[in-house]
Amino acid sequence: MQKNQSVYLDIAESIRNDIEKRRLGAHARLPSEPELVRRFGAARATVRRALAKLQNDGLIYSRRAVGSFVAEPRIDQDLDQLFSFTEFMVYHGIKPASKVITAEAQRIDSPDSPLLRSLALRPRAKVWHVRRLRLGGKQPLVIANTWLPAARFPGFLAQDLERRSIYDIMNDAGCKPTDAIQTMEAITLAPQEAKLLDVAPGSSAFLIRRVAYSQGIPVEYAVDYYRGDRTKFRVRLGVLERSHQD
Ligand code: 16G
Repeated sequence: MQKNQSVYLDIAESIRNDIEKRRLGAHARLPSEPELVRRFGAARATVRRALAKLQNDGLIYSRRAVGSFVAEPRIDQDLDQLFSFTEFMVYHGIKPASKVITAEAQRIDSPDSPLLRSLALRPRAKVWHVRRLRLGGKQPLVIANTWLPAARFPGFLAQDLERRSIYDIMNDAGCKPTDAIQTMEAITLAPQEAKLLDVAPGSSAFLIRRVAYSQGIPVEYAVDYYRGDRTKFRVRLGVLERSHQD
């Protein structure tokens, strides 16, 4: 019984392997269901279950009455380096773009606001808030919310925020982030965010919060939604040298 249950996983694994080894490129059409039934000697329901798993994992997408196709590969992001979105895209050879959704000055009243605490600001201090849709190769990838302490970046809103990298603008002000603390959570997207990112409501995403510092001074608070089907994080792990008694 256990063997039968895992047949669909073996089929999914074999197709996944073809995709990862690039034997099937992005948007290539998968063999039809009857072909897969023949190739794997499995029941049609089992093949369908394998395809459903691959679709769920974001490796393929289906077009009704046409077939299944290979999805765009995920973009690897190294977590041991501090990258701006622009640098990260250029590193991968993808053309970055931005659409500004909101750009405004804000005053945060609540002394308990994580934004004020993270940026070490007093209540009612002025911050710049920019909400952008970040695109790579014309495809929406991230909804990015950035807050900066206004006092450190005079005239910030007058910059061309669609064309310029915010980290470049921060660099011009002598406050380019040099390190950051980041948290990541898995979430499902609400209809409004899903629409912006061009995915179905309820699709998965990474919610990333970042506090960036320039030589120890907090200069950015960011809340970003990264599309779950296009993002993969990679981190290098080392063994902790200390003994457990320390
Ligand atoms: C990245 C940062 C974000 C920063 C942005 C600047 C993460 C999780 N977030 O998206 O905090 O505001 O880059 O990008 O990496 P830019 O310089 O291209 O405007």
